[in-house]
Amino acid sequence: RFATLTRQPDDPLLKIIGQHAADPRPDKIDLGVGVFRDEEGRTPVMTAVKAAEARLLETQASKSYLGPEGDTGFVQALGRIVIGDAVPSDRYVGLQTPGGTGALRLTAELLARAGVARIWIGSPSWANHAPIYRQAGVEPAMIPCYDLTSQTFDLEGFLAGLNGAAEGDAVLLHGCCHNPIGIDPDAAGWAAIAERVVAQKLIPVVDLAYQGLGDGFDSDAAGARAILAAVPEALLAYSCDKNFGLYRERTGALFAITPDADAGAVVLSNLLALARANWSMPPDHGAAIVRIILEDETLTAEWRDELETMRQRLESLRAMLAEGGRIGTVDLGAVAHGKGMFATLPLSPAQVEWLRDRHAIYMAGSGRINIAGFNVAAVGRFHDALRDMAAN
Ligand code: PLP
Ligand code: TYF
Repeated sequence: RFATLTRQPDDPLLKIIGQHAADPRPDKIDLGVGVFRDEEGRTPVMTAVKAAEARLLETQASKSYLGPEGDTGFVQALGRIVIGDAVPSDRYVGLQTPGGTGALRLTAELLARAGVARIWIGSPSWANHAPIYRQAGVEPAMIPCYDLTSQTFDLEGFLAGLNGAAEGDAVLLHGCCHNPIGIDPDAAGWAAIAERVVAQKLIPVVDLAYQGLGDGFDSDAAGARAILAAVPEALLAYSCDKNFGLYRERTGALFAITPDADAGAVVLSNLLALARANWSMPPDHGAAIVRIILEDETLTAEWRDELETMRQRLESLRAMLAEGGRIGTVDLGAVAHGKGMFATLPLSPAQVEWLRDRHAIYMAGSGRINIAGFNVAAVGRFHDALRDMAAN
């Protein structure tokens, strides 16, 4: 039977990791996969995470099973800081998931089970979004709404695209630090989207994977909170993998907003059934670390400080990149308006390849760059490489 299968393409982003590693040029620059890096190019374990791990090692008395809901202390503590008082606690339920990806997968399966046929997604989006929904039987409907040359989000275009949506369709929204563009709606934009979602009775699915890396921890949740507060039903897929630096520990959660507690209990029972049939129970380590941090004021403050330092590094790198101004077809000045880890530059695949071959600069074929892949020297090299390309 396996002979009936056809070869599938590798993940182009993960492939860049290998290509970059094999390049012997000492001043090579890796702007590929979206992980935070410090000025030395390292992705360190956060100090609050190290401290929480030490405490976990000391105090953990058992590794016996927890259950498909995972660590409920983690889910509650996370719900408090992410959802805040946007929705009363009896109007939402949550469970731990293997990363934000696991949470997204459950949103797709829950929507399919509830008879939702379509999810509207602003395009371009994270490369995994459309396949996750398609594989679960929810058809992704893409709405082109980003302009790469001006680095802007076209709110009118997005709302016009939603005109095609039917009552009960879902709509996917990046909570902050849009991947791959880095441009989010402003407060008025979020209000307009919330109004539209209510008017058309759509189900919002908010993907929040970079809280704290944009404008600040609470401001980064403002859009998500405005949406959740406006509707009777919504889903929030959350990742702790970037803002706690936990990546391979696969730490995330899914929250469902429901009209009341009775509806919440039914939704949670469905999510738990879906989780059991997918992974039975989520991996524990990352969630236990986050719980220990969030239940301890000192560790929370230490984590928030370090996250803020990471956020400021991204902001200052954006400002440095923007100083390059317009080079050829690329207006780097616009990169300063973006948030978080990513920007997508208007570069053709051939130009991306040229930058790699000629200047050892590695980025996604789409022209997406990971801002955290730069340091002061690399920004200068990048400006020079773009000038070289414009001159050739
Ligand atoms: N959503 C977006 C927009 C992402 O960029 C990522 C990146 O990994 C995820 C979700 C998934 O997060 P996780 O690594 O926790 O599965
Ligand atoms: O977009 C990124 O770079 C991150 C990390 O299959 C990532 O979201 C990349 C590829 C992938 C899973 C995660």
